[in-house]
Amino acid sequence: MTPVQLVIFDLDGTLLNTEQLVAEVARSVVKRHGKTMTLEAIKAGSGRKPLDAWDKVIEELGLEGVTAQQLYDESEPSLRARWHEAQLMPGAARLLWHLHSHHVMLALATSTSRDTLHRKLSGKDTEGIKPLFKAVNCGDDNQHGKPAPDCFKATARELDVPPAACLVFEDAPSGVEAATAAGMRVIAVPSILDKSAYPQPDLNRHSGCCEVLPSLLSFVPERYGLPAFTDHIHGTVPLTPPWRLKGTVVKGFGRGSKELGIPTANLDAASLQAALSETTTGIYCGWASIGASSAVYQMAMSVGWNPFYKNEKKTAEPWLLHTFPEDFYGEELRLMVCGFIRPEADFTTLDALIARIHEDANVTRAAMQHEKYAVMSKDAFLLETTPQTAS
Ligand code: ADP
Ligand code: RBF
Ligand code: MG
Repeated sequence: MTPVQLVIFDLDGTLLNTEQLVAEVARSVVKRHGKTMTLEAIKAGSGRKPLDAWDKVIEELGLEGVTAQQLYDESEPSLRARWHEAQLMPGAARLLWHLHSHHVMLALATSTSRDTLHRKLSGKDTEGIKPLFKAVNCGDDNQHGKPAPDCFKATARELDVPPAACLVFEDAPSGVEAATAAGMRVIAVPSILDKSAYPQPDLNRHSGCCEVLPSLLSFVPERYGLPAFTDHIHGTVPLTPPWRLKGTVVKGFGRGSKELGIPTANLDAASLQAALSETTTGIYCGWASIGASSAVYQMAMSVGWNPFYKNEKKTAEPWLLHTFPEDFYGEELRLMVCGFIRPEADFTTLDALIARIHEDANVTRAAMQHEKYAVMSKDAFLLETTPQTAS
């Protein structure tokens, strides 16, 4: 296999989480037309081109007397004004800085126009990654967009690297197709939950899809002859910054305690939607506090679709590693998510799932003692109860 000399990144959905911002703007546009955005409508539109997405939203919400083009035109100014708010995807900064510090060449190949790109990379956290790219290829640089290979080919040519020595990160099926057509190896980090939209991965390929990863946090550079990460804490990947999540404890599927002997406190859907992107799934460790109490507990949390149960709804459910005298439904739950343990997995037996969750708890107990995680238990976020407002 040719050693990797250049790593090329797609932007939206791969390095940058623009999805939440788009959903927020869409929500306010829909509201002006007298409708309330639903999770179903957001889902129906996600991963599509803007006009197609608006068509789906119109259909899903039964919006009348307005076209997709009109809604798009209404959303455009707000998006322009807010692109700088877009956050980096989980593990993006870590990966970029790691490769950069080991002198691996980095480039960006995005369908976004140069003007919009600068807006998207002008945020507090995103500005810093700009100088890391030796080449930046934008939508307006090529005649044919993805799935045509033009943007990837041009980037490799500009930096004088043969396609076989390039590794591409892409979230969209059309981007995976483009990189494959350019003769490059590509890692898919899907933004579309339908796995069948991506080619069957094979690590031994000289070009095409080598892996489909749940997030950049699961990337193992050694598999491509790149330098290994050295920041693991008891096998977990520290999240920098940690995620601060807050919500109300609601009823879950009612099987945690009963079927697994492992109670998990489910967070309400609205808080989840606001805090986590569609692609943020996995098993994490961190700290938790409840209601008016300032006591802080270790927690192992599952975020995602529970492949074992094939859930229709995404959940975030922490198991607090403490025995409580009673339930705490309806209470505020504050979570400080510090480390990534592993991706969600499917299991052939219930016992295997249970054993794995207990292993996650053991990893959590060991990792949370590490100085880097221990200090986070004193974070003000965990100690401050949100004042109740009369409704
Ligand atoms: P559900 O399906 O409704 O989430 P579970 O069987 O998973 O039900 O139990 C979760 C509930 O149990 C939580 O909402 C909380 O009120 C309570 N609970 C008690 N001890 C714990 C614990 N250690 N971790 C999480 N939740 C707990
Ligand atoms: N469910 C899965 O389907 N796959 C997993 O890999 C998985 N890992 C978990 C890890 C932890 C630490 C916890 C607390 C739960 C996990 N679950 C997983 C979720 C489990 O299926 C869920 O808690 C029950 O379905 C109860 O809702
Ligand atoms: Mg539960």
